[in-house]
Amino acid sequence: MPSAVETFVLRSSPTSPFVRKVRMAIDVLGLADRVTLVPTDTADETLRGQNPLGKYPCLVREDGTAVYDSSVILEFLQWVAATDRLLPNAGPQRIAMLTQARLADGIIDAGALIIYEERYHDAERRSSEWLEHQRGKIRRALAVFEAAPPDPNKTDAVTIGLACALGFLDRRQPVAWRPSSHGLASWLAAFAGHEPAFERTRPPAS
Ligand SMILES: N[C@@H](CCC(=O)N[C@@H](CS)C(=O)NCC(=O)O)C(=O)O
Repeated sequence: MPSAVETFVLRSSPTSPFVRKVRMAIDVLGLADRVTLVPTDTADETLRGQNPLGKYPCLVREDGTAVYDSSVILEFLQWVAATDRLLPNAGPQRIAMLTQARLADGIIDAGALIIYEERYHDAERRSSEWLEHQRGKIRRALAVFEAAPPDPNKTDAVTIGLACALGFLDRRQPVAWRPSSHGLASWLAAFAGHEPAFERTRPPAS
């Protein structure tokens, strides 16, 4: 029997940048008391039953329905919160913001592929071509945001995504982004000053 005010489980990990996006959205939308974070492993069979891709974040509703991936969860959460604070519900601005948000996600995707290549292949089996291919994606995406950054005094799907992507680059260092992206480094500092949810969701040091 669903409760009057629905609650949710977020299958997650405290170090995942995609989970951080969702945790920031939960914080910003004031939904923290309705979402329980449950740590999970990508090899967990329950997670694989909920999301066959075995990826987190995965939000589970009271009736067992799973909502993924992070961008869909953000949309779902803002529907739950009855707002369009993170993303307009329709129109060209929505499409522009979804595209920018995906660009930010793509930085994390490419960074993760670099990290996996380095983790799963010994130095002699690593493809430098593949690594450079991924680094190029990150560099080009950073250049786009450097040339036209979003307003750091706004919290929405784009700024949340970009901040989590830059936080991920800082933490895992798939590329050294700061030397060539001074504007974005300042942008991140300004956004962190504006939006406390960024610090509140900082992953543990380990
Ligand atoms: N596009 C997905 C990406 C989620 C994702 O890749 N999550 C990582 C953790 S940060 C994961 O679960 N990786 C495990 C795997 O790829 O098997 C989203 O936005 O949620």
